[in-house]
Amino acid sequence: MINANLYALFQSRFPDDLNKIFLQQEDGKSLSYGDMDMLSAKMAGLLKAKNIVKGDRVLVQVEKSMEAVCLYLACLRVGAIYLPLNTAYTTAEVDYFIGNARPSLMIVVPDDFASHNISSLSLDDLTLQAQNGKPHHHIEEMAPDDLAAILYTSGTTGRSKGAMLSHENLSSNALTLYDLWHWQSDDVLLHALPIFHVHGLFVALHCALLGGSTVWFLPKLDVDSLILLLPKSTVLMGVPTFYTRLLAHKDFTHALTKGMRLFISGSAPLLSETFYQFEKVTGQRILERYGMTEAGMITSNPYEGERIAGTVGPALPDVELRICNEDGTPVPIGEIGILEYKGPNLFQGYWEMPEKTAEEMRPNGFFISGDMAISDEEGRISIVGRSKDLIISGGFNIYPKEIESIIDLLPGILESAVVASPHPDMGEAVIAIVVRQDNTITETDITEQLSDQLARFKQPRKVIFKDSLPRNTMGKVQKNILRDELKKMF
Ligand code: MLC
Ligand code: AMP
Repeated sequence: MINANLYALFQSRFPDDLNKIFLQQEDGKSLSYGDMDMLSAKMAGLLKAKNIVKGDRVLVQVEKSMEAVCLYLACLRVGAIYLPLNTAYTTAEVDYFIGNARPSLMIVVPDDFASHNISSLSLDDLTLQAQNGKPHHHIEEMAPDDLAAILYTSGTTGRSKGAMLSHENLSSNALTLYDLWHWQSDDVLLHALPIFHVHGLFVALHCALLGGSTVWFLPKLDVDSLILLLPKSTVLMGVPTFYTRLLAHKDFTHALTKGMRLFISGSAPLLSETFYQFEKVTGQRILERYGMTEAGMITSNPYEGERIAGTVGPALPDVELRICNEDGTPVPIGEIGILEYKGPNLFQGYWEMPEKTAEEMRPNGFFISGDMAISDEEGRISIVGRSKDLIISGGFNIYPKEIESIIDLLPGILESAVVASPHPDMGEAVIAIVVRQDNTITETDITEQLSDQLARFKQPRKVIFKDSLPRNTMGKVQKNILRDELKKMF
């Protein structure tokens, strides 16, 4: 049997010269392929010493760093399930993930989670201990369906669900993108995305690892740094905010991008306006693709064919797509429906929530994405809306239900509705419409009470008080009316 371990695939494609740089930072610090293989082997040794075995969850909430990438790879090596969390999550939010996933080890700020009685250490301590220990070079034997990672994604109705991704889910998607985007070993990837989500962790890093290529590894988006590094890079992957911020920068010119081969955008809709402005400045068309935590990438505009504004391209070669009614019947070409798909990239279900998994799967294996889409005759997809109640701000998903349920429990509040208003930088911004019982309650009272319960990016940018919420005859809040009212206000 061939070992399906994703790390074995990466290792089989390492560059001949292991001194080739894998990750490099602006401050001059770098990690070669050989260094990365050794540090991840030493971290694997430490995981082994801590009795981490295949299938154990390792929960990780750490700042972006080269060591964090090695920790991810070490988990793959020993067959542990990597569980990365947004660094913006509050302790209260992380408590939920710990309870749900029951990790065997946590790489976090240990004092924040001492009450859980789970072995935990900081990334600095882990790195130090690993470096002083013995490397574990053996790569655990994995079957294609064995889990590599769990990424939490919120639900429209309840708490977050852990999307279980197997080694094959990740490797099949990475190999497809590598071919589709004509990845080259001498590519230099400009990486400024966070590494706790599909986009920065899997799509970006996996392509680089399959190519044995070099990555400019930035701690976060800093447009001044992008401007400096664009002439030394060939590929950039970002959410639309990356491109609007680049365009707004006074030093962003055609000359800077002459050596760039590919600009990729995804995780949120790229406005046609941004697409055309970018083409005007650089002469290059951004390649927009569409994806989800549950499946990685699903569609992509072509590398060689025409990239069209407002479309996310056809299904990836190994993905089957259809656009359906609520009941799962395909709609005629040119009509709007809900996008459904299946393929080797589709996840293994939600962690310990078979009923939630069943709700989103058709009996014939198609996954119901919750995105509204339309297809043209050539199979090119445009995402035109969402059937799920979801806000995407700067590429982060925010579920209104989660915020509403917290606001509704605050003293003196009757009810609330959370909606998006268009935002020039983040695409969408969170706005809370609140009905209060006690008229002395202010916007600050509400935002202060949310601050230790919700990550900052989920907190409403504005609270608007109303006497009541508009409801239809079924009693359902009419968020479209609220959104229209907001458009007139801002
Ligand atoms: C930061 N802030 C945000 C925010 N990011 N607010 C709303 N939405 C966001 N996305 C807030 C901070 O809390 C802070 O608030 C202030 O903005 C400045 O923080 P910052 O860290 O300096 O922000 P900045 O660096 O400007 O970050 C913006 C960003 C970043 C867009 C560059 O959020 C980002 O890198 N997003 C990418 C997300 C991503 O990787 N998504 C992929 C998901 S995978 P204050 O008020 O305290 O100052 C997926 C599948 C697929 O969707 O298809 O890819
Ligand atoms: P996540 O759950 O964080 O993986 O986010 C997945 C969601 O992001 C999808 O269901 C879409 O709603 C949205 N998304 C991703 N890429 C695009 C895109 N190119 N255009 C529009 N929406 C996108």
